Amino acid sequence: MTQRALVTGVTGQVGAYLADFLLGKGYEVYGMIRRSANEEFERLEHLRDRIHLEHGDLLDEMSIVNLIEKVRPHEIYNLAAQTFVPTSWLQPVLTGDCTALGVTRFLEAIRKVDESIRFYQASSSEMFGAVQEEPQSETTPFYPRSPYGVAKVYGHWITVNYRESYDMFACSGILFNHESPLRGKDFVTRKISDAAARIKLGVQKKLKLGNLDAQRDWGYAGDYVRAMWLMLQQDEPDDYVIATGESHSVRECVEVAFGHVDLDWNDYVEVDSQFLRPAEVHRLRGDAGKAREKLGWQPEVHFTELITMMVDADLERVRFELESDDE
Ligand code: G4F
Repeated sequence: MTQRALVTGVTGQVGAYLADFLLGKGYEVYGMIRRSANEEFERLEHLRDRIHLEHGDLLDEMSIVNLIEKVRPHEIYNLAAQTFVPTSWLQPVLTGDCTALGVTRFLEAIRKVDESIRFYQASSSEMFGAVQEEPQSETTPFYPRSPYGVAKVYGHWITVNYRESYDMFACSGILFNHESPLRGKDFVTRKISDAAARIKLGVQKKLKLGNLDAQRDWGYAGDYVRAMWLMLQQDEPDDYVIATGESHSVRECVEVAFGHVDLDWNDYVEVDSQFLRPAEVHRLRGDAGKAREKLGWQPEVHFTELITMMVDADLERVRFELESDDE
């Protein structure tokens, strides 16, 4: 029987990789999208004729119930959220409503329609915030440092709670930062790769960043969607940290990106206080030992390869845009 998957946040970076991955596994893929005057499916262009896009909203429980009744998925991957950490200080209530309560709306809708649906919740390393131990694993206590991190802690625990309360197959993947050429340009790795390409090609002069000392455990989004799927194929639902186990600073990211195009980053990068955060997560490094052991998962792409892959993709895209402008 063909498996059906419903993916929220399908228009985002991870949604695009996951949809592609699930199609490759033979799934019928449904993506939930919000109704919007100008719908943008840039990342899904190559998949548009192979996936089904259906309207639904994390803020509207009836729309979720109706969607699940219509699609009757075997698996739901809840990737949708307000995902940009700085915005969560500007819109803390909206962030909580979709990123935290949106999870409960989904779990309630599953209970109402079909409790056998398997549910994946996109939890985040931002939950560790002011880290309580190093490296961080499934048993490390949370100490979130942003309204986004706080909302994700709620989403994580409500997933655990519904699993324990109602015996639902609900898993939480605690994913450390995951990047790719499809990453949004506000996030630091893509902001850097895009700037390195544009500066190299002479269409940008400077790159303004915030905290260069912040350290993250950056992995490749394409590797991480495989882990999500594996979680839902197990006999028992559980929570897993997904990470590379390596931590690098924003400064190292800049060095690799600019070095790859033979530029000295010191000539182009400026620190601008508008990009500093009210509270920072200084250093994250994950321990994915449980995922390695139980899911047989491990990352294939590591830091330098990831950043250079992103710079190469941006070089190609910017060159193409410049050539198109000339025509
Ligand atoms: O790229 P970032 O904005 O990612 P952040 O805040 O770690 O969160 C991302 O990863 C989480 C874990 O998977 C997700 F849950 C979340 O949704 C999101 O995808 O910032 C990374 C670091 C921060 O410490 C930030 O202060 O880079 C530092 N940084 C320095 N300059 C900057 C900048 N971040 C951004 N976005 N822009 C800058 O100019």
